Amino acid sequence: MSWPSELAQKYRQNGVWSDETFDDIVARKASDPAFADKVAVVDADRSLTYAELDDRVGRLAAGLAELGIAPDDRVLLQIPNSVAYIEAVFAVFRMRALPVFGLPAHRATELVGVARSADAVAIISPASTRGFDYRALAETVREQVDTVRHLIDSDDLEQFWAEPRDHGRADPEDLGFLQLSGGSTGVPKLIPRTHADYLYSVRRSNEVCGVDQDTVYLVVLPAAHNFPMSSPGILGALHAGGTVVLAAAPLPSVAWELVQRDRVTMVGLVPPLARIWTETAEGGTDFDLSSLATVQVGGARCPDELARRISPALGVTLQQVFGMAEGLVCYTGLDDPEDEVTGTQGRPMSEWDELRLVDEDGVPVTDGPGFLETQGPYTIRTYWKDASPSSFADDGWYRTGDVVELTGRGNLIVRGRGTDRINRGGEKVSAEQVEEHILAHPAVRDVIVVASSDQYLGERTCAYVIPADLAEPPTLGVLRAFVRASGLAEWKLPDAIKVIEAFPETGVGKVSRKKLRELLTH
Ligand code: OOB
Repeated sequence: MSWPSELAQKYRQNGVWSDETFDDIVARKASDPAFADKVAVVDADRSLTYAELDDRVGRLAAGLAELGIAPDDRVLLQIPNSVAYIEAVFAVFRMRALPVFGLPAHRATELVGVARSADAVAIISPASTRGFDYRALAETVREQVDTVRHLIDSDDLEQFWAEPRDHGRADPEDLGFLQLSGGSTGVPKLIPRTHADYLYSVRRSNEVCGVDQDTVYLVVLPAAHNFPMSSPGILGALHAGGTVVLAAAPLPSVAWELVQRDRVTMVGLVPPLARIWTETAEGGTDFDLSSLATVQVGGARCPDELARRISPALGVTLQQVFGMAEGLVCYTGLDDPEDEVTGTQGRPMSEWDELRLVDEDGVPVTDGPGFLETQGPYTIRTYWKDASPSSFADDGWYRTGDVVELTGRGNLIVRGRGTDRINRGGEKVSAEQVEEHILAHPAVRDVIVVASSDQYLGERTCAYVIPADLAEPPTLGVLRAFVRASGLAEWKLPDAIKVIEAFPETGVGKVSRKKLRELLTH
């Protein structure tokens, strides 16, 4: 299901949805003499101007088409932050296939699941090993998913080049790519985004965040995440004719080298990284960070105490970002009063965003906190292949699952979540998925995974385990090794275990996750 026709009509008539496509972002700048020779993307090793990027994108797009990849086919990307990532994404856009945004941290469980639900025909990932054999993982996916025909080496894209040609123009209201959800279920749900809906969010983000051609945006989070991709992120900076700098690692020792070298003006961080950056700067640094004007923090709740320290420590304007790959993104304003910037998660970026708060039964509540539901010109109304229909209300609004409060000025304060999704410093963990993997261990009779609070990560995971034999419970090390070997991303391995004889129950005899969470604080 897509937007009801009256809403779509309204978005079109008001110029919210335009005729722009993802391919236009690079193509238009490359054909504009004011931008063609400007640096578009740079990593530790190389840089490309808009004209160079456009040329390489054209060659790779033609090569992908020659392999037999067709418009609307899905191409799964798993590429570390690098110039090659940008080349690959835009090449897939140009030949009108749909990128599917895998993360470098994904392992067989996630990648097979994603490739299968997307019916991916190709995987683009590095063939060389850097601490991890991505090619072996891609081979595993190809063995298990029939549709996958091509493995493309992101370290050597040139071998796939062909003479550039015209691939036709995408319909802006058609799908442009599939994003991955943080997800409260096992395999990530796929999020279908159109050119028109997503590019509206990019243009609007640029306005709210003051992005222009002088912006130098540093990507330290995995580039495929929605936050660094479009809030305003990579797409925002390129759309404005600015420069995107990609860091291979997010720590000050690596990232600040690039801030200094490329005169970075803006960066997006998750709270644990913001804390490391802040504490490192408070301790004093020789790096020249004076170009840095805006630090955005989002993906998980930024503690107020940390939020107050960021600006003074780094000499920047703080912007909080509360968003979701499904759509809605909220920002604090660059000129907002300090208590709003440090104490709220911002307000919806668009006048077309509609919000409501409801209780557990879906009944509207006037003064929060309540569960946030939303609809708008860049918020999806269904997952790919209609997965998880209960994530949408009967009238199509998206149920975020987040518990929020609204301030008098319309800002949101995020209070928590209703579901069993754990937010581990911005990376989302489905309790259910981790439980399933731990349960497969013979020494485990039953397991429940809950969030425990953590000073650095905000939340981390604790597995309550009922052992098969109480006299010989499994250790944390054993279970982590077991889950890792079963092919799950590293951030999902349990951080702690607690051995328990029986789970506490709710009044109606169900396991009480709430009581288990409470046990951790006593
Ligand atoms: C971003 O996107 P996702 O899809 O990885 O995760 C969305 C969820 C939200 O529903 C919320 O539970 C949590 O992440 N979240 C926050 C938050 N930002 C995201 N919770 C509290 N405070 C915040 N500032 O995480 C995402 C997408 C676009 C921009 C920024 C973040």
